[in-house]
Amino acid sequence: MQLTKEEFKKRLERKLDNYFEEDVKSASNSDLYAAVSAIVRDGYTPQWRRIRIAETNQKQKQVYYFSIEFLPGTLLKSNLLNLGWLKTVREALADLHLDLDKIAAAEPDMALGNGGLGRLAAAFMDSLASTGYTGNGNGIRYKYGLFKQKFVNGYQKELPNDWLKKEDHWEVRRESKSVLVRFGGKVNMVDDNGWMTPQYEGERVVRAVPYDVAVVGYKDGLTNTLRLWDAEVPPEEELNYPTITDRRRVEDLTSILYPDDSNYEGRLLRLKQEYFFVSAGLQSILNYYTKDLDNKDLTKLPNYVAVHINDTHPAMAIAELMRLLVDEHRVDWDTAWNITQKVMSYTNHTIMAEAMEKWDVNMMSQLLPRIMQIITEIDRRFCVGLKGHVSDDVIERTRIIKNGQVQMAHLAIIGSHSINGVAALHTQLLETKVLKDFYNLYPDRFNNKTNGITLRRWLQIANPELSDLLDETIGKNWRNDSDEMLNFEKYYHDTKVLHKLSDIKLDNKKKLAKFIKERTGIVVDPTAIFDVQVKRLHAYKRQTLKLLHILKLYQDLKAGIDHPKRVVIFGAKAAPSYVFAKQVIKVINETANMINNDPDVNDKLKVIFLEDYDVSLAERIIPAADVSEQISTTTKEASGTSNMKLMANGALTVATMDGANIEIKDAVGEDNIFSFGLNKDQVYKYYAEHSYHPREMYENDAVMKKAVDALIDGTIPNCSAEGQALFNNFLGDNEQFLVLADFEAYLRAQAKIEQTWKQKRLWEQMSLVNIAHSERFDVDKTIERYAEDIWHLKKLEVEKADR
Ligand code: B1H
Repeated sequence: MQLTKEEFKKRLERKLDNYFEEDVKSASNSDLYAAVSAIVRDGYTPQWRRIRIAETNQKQKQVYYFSIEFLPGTLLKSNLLNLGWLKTVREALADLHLDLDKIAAAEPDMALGNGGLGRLAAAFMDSLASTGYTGNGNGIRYKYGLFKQKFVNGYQKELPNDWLKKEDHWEVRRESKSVLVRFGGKVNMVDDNGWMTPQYEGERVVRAVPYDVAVVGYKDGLTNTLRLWDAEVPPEEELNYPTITDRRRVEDLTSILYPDDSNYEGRLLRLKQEYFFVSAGLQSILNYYTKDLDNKDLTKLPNYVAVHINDTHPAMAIAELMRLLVDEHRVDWDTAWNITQKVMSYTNHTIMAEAMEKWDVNMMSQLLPRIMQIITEIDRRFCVGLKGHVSDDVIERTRIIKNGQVQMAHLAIIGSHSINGVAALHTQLLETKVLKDFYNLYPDRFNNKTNGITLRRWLQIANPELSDLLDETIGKNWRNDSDEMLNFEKYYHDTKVLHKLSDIKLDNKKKLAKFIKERTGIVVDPTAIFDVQVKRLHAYKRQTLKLLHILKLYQDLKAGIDHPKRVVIFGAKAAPSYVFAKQVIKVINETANMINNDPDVNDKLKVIFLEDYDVSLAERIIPAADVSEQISTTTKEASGTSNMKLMANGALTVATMDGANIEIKDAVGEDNIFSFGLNKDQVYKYYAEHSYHPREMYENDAVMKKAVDALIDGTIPNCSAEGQALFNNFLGDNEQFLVLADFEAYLRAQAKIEQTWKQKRLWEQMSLVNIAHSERFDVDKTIERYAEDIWHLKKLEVEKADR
């Protein structure tokens, strides 16, 4: 049923009255948010239920996406959009002198992820529902999401993100679907009627309670489920948890999200979290399969169930499924292994060595004795199976247990039928470098699936003005079929459209300028180049290279060398324990302070580091960007996804040929991107030959020397220790990220940006080409490829949504 404005107003009045004894005049934004979200819930709940029934009746294969992170951001506007209600509700509220954006701002971000990996998982959820596949998320309901970032004297401070404080309006606790998860104790194998069965002794039992969040598909899509698990003391086990400390230890299991991105810490609690959500998820899948679907034959499981392992964090799913099949369902090992491999698939998200999970065998044996036995047996059979077929060296390099550690990536690869990277270059590097031995063993398992983004959120929600311009030019159907965005290129020579495009950008920049003023007190000129780098802070992403460029611009301006006006905007959180990243934040903040307060610079350059970058802040910054900084050391950024969001919003990319930047260049053509820097062969040559000597570069390049020296010669106040740390890092022969090697090329790319900026029409034309070709990165296309090549799903047949 299509909602009318009048009907919405009626429902709103009723909800406000019921919930708060308020009316639209007296209600606060957070009351209004509660009321509007309740109306939205009423809108999708009937279909959510019907879909679950249809799933059970049709017995279609489903995918379960296991991920330790999901980063949906806020849900009100995206649920409204997907229900087809956004415009109606916005207008109805405006009739009542209310502003949807202000009401929506009362919703806390659901920040159960760090960065790209978690955001991708959330995008996949939205896309599965929107494209009509039954796909379920399986993750953890963290009590505290990713920390809130504050700057104090230029230093990053972390505060807890208590997002559940006011209760989450989207989740439904499903106590009846609770399961038990066991930790610790001893395990003895005993013969039970000829079946070796584990007997546990002294283990701790934790109750996993699911909270389901509806994932509302776009328009005629499905309503799927994101299931997040919380840990509780089982009611029947209360006597085993007599003290508050005992209870707290259970609650702690799901209390915090580890704040590391492209990195891992081998902590016991993290291992517990991983097993907890994996075990709970698989138990609930098998309950559904054996009870709801009433299926006794587990060999058919792969016809009904695909489990996807998002990075190695859920890789224990392979051992846990083996445990459930062999121990609980008494399937013989070989059959169980066959089932497991057919069910499981794995995505690798990084080649960074420090992100490769390795768990200590002793730690795992103590926490998960039966799982460790099973992994040991998988490893033994793997080695035996290869013996005599490949060299012992290859077996040693590829086996799961080595030097007292469990290599989680090896477990994931050996136990899965599909292994994919997240951009063409990344997959190629997996095949030829990082996972070469495995590629030689199982070439057919490897495939590429380039990441994608939720264009709906990044255009229709974040940039409604640009969306309207697309409607006016190419018609509205791009909202259903992103291929049609390519038609926008036909307006390349249309002066009116180009002007409109630049008006929209200017408007978005004015809004951001206003926000910057409110947040920081700093006034920025909306006609300046808005130069944006938003992503986690990491050495390989090279916010440092941007910093050196800023210092060079500053020195030029001080010396009377002119440049077009520029506002550099950063958003980035550093992992709390990542010392170098935090030093970079401090130096950038002090540099910003110096430049923003220097009258000589005379507003030619501003540097804004916005606190607490999250999905909501991204929605403000990205539509206002002119330049998209994608400057990681080539080979290091697996894909990147902010590159895609910024492109879709008409920013021009300055890029190393890394990750998905290469595919962006393929899509828009060389003339519509500013590419620069070392290629992958040059990078690997430096590594192989140990031939990187940055000090020579620094001594021989006066411009570089001057910019780098600014870090230590007292130019930047209040950060001499941090400046020195960066200086030492840049000049060390073992500096892996080759910052100085790319410096000169980067300056040339930036000079080209300045020249292009002066040719306004050309800039707008390039921007238009980027918008048109962003269709290539529509996550729905990515999901279609996963569904077809990896999960082998068919679409669920449901009556068209009568929401
Ligand atoms: C990505 C991570 C990651 N790669 C470990 N790896 C983590 C690794 O908590 N941990 O232990 C958390 C995150 N995240 C990112 O994934 C890549 O760096 C991006 O290039 C990529 O676009 C994104 C999605 O594939």
